[in-house]
Formats: sequence, structure tokens, C-alpha cells
Amino acid sequence: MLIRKNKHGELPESEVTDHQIYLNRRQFLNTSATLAAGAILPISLASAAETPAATFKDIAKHDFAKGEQPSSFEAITTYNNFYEFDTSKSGPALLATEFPNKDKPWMVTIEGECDKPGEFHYDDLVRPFTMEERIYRFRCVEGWSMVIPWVGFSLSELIKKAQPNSRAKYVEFTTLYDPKQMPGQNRQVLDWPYTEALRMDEAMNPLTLMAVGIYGQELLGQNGAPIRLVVPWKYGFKSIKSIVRIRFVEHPPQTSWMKAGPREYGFFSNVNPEVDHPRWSQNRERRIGEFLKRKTLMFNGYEEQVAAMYSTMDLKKNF
Ligand SMILES: Nc1nc2c(c(=O)[nH]1)N[C@H]1C(S)=C(S)[C@@H](COP(=O)(O)O)O[C@H]1N2
Ligand SMILES: [Mo]
Repeated sequence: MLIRKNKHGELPESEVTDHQIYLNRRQFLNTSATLAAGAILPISLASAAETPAATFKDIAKHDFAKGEQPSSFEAITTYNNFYEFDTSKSGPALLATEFPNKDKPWMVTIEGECDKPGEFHYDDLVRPFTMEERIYRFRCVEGWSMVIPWVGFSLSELIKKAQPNSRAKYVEFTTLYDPKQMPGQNRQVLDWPYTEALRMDEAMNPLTLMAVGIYGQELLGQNGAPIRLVVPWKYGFKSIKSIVRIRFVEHPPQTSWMKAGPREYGFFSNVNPEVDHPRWSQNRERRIGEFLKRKTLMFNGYEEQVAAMYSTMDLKKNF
């Protein structure tokens, strides 16, 4: 590829990647976090400025948000919902810089109604799978949205390896519980650990992704490192972060958000402009970085791929 240089031999502004912008921003954030705390925190600016290895190379790319510009790396990694750290949008990026602790192996337990349960080290869990980049629209229940180039593999592949039995009708996911690493867990904003669940056909749908990266880089703590779910036709809260347990069960599990507000958060939580949240409309959304709101699409634009799963259901009752 020909890279144009300006007369000073430097890369022109247009060639500066989102990632470089992000790194500068991160260095700034670390500095301000240190100042805000009024004490020397064990954050090394030198290491923060290091470029993480481009972990995922030569992976197949699939654009499921055709014609739309992916959100910037900076937006995706500084505007987050991750209540285990903080309930603000900017808090997770400031508080998850060291998450997950590299000295502790990340283990994922697969259990319940399946023939191949086990406890897997993260590296062993993901090794068998072919990584892909998939660009998805991502819609939060609060009314904002982004377009995110995730890196990951189909949850269906993992489920096939676990060999669920005939009683396995749902899949439940659980986030790490570790208040030492996740300060937000010291407050009872949700019933920790965070849990989510899918019906088996939803979990097996080829769009359902186990994500391990964004923009070709390994996930950062604030986005749910090292492994999280992405279900692009559902509101963002179904896409549970930092998963340590996957359990096959017979009956529909409760989830953290259903416990927190059963009238506001149903099991399915499909993006549906015709079903309002009890406290606000769901028919418009603001793409982060844009000024005007746009119309929210049924199933977040993935109707063709997923509508058949719900054809016999009243989606007003099963919200
Ligand atoms: N464990 C856990 N997973 C979570 C959340 C959370 O607070 N804790 N927030 C959810 C919500 S409401 C959204 S919109 C997305 C945000 O993902 P992002 O910050 O990577 O964009 O994560 C979801 N997964
Ligand atoms: Mo959300």
C-alpha cells in the first residue's frame, strides 16, 4: 500500500489511526486519573503509551453494518457501560486500565446440561476457534448507538464443542465477581455477579459473537476483557462482559437486569422501536459522534437474520 507523506516526511493527519489517537488519549486519561487521586498511583505512563501488539492479523472481515462508518476507537473505548467499575460512561475507561489482572489466569467454567463441561484457561478456550472481524451496529437501551468492528468467533462453535444435552434450553452467562478488581461491586447497584442469558436458538444464531477484540486489538478492560458476548439485535445490556461462566440450563434464568427492574427489562430485550421502555420511547437513537437522531430499526437492522426466531411470539408481551 502506498502511504503518502507530507513534505516534512511525516504522515499526514488522515493517516493517523484511531488507535494512535486513542493511545494519546489514554496517556492523558492516566495522567488526569493520577492527578485526581492526589497521590501517585501505580500507573506507568511509559507502558500506557506502548502500542499493544496487533494481535489479530489476516482475519476474515464481515461488514454487518454496510454503508455505515465504524465509530472511532476512542469513542468505543471511553464511552462505556460497565457498572462493575462505575455507573458513569467515562468511569470504566479510567478504572479498568489494569483489568483484568495479568497475574491471575482468566478461567471460564462451562457447566450444566452438557456432555463436555470443564474449566478452561482463556487461551485454551479460544484457541480452537477461527477469529473474524464483524462490524455490527450496537444499540444501548438508553438511546445511544455505535458501529463496532468486533473481533471474535461464533458462540455456536463453542456450544457445539460443549455438546449440550436435550435438557439444555437456555444458556446463562456470568461476569467475574471480584470487588478488589471491580470497585463498583462494592455498591449494590445490581445483584452481583452480573448474569445474562439467551434461549438456545438465539445462542446458536450465527450472528451471536463471543468477542475478544475491537479494531484488531485485544479487548480493553472497559469493553469486557478478555471475553464478552455480543448479540447485535438486542439492547446492549444483553452483551455481557468479562465472562467466567457459561451454564446450560432447562428453564429461563433470571438476569441481573430483570431482577433490578422486571417491568423495564424483559428476558428477550430485542431492539424494537415499537415497544417503549416504560420511562422513554425506543424509536430513535443517537449514533455517538452524530448530532441528529436517527430512526431505530426493528431488531437493530438484523430483522432478516433473526425475525423467524420470534414469528410465533407477541413481542409486546415478550419484550
Ligand atoms: N458485566 C457487565 N456487562 C455489561 C454491562 C455491565 O454493566 N456489566 N453493561 C451492558 C450495557 S448496558 C451495555 S450498553 C454494553 C456496553 O458495552 P461497551 O461499553 O463495550 O460499549 O455492555 C453491557 N454488558
Ligand atoms: Mo446499555
